[in-house]
Amino acid sequence: MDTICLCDGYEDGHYVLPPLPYDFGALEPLMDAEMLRVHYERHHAAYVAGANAASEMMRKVALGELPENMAAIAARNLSFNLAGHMLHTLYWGNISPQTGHRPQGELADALNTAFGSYEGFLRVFCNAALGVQGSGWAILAKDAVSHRLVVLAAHRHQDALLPRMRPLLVCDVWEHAYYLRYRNNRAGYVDAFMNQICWRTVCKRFNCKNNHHVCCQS
Ligand code: MN3
Repeated sequence: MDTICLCDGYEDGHYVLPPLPYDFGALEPLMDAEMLRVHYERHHAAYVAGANAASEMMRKVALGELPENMAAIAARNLSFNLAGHMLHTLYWGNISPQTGHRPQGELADALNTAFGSYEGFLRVFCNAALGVQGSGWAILAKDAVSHRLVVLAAHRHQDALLPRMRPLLVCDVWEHAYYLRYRNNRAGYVDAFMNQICWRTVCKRFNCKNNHHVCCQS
């Protein structure tokens, strides 16, 4: 396995932490082993547990085993935790142990069409990431209606669930994603992130022709 698909986050009726396609120490200089471990084993794992707990709560409300006023809590918790789980699964898949890759082929052409150049894309994406107020994500997505590439900024996790948008590249700008090394220097983290993108995975998501809304396997 050399990348992660969203499908890896679900197994035997439960959401699961998908295996990482690299070692904990493999993502230098973007992050060290401790940063990756805390982010993956604590934060991401908490979203997985939260999604399973919310699913179970929803099932019990439906069966009459929990009061109906718990439904709103279950739906709210599932939205937050499941979106967090999916976004982190995409995030690990679009980071590479190698630095300095650039998009190629059809994806590079699509970036040029949408943003004029790779540099134009960087200018938009990085500034969108820096502009997220509080916790959230910068997302390069394919608009399934226009087939154009767009950059979106999402607060929290669940605000990223936009109809008809296929996320290709996601950058976590919650403080937990960078504070251990970069402190309040989000710009330093975003610069390091942009230099360590797995464009091959982003390209697979771009070219995916199957019926999954988002999948890195074509
Ligand atoms: Mn995170």
